[in-house]
Amino acid sequence: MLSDEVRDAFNDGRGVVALESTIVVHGLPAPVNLEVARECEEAVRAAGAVPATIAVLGGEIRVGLSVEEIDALADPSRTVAKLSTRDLGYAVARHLDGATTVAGTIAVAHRAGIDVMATGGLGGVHRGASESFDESADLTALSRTPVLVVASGAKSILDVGATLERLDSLGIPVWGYRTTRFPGFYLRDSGFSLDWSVDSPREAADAFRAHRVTSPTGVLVAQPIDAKNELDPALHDAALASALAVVAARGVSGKEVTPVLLEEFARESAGVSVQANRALVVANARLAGEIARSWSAS
Ligand code: PSU
Ligand code: MN
Repeated sequence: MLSDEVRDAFNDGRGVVALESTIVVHGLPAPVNLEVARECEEAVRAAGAVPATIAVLGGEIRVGLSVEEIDALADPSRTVAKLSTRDLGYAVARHLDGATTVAGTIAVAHRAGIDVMATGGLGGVHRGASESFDESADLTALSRTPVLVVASGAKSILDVGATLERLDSLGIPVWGYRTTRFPGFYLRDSGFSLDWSVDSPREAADAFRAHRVTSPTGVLVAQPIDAKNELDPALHDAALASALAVVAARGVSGKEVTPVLLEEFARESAGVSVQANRALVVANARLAGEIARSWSAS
């Protein structure tokens, strides 16, 4: 299950960062998806840690992929399933290829002994969830898996207020990175505030260590997108409204909702959202690398 590089990292006591593969396969268009997968791995390395991109290949759970394997996953002509935690066993038994969501990734990472992961935006409560009950399994997975996830808040296609309430109910801490404003994914500020912040990778690692003494949950470290890459709020709101309308008109449901919303958002914003997504996930990979380094050093 572990690549040689990840096994060596464990043996040498180096920091390891889990990276998800759903964002590569279902969250970003080709060819940017492959570039982002590589840039995230490079960012983790530049921070002094080792990347472990997680996926299921031919039914084998893999922690750490080769360049060729990442290339193959990112190839849009391949059929690759979207795997949340509940899908992992079936994918293994049926020898499927699959990309793991945050939920699927932290389930695998934790069993492999990895404590830190990075993604773009956490899944959460969808708009209209009081009718549809559509709430990402990322939240329940994080409530029972002690992994620190670095993300730019929850995706702004979601009901962010409801997502924060569920994070509270589920006992999952949210620490802003150098901010007490909850990041809004493509925007720096979602409009919601946070109780707590951490100001350095060391503070994040120390707080996570202390958290694990009293709680079985993971934590969300929420880093805002940098000012240079954030979307113009007017463009954001217009693209979001159009994307939501398309999803409603097409009657999209289940695991398709998030990929279709992101794709429509990209179309409506003429690709600006893709560049923002790229910038924020690479920055999150870098910060996760710094936190993993601090985590393994102490
Ligand atoms: N962050 C991104 N883009 C993505 C995702 C996260 O910037 O595509 C993916 C992650 O894999 C996350 C998933 O777990 O979206 C959420 O999907 P759902 O809402 O179906 O749980
Ligand atoms: Mn869903």
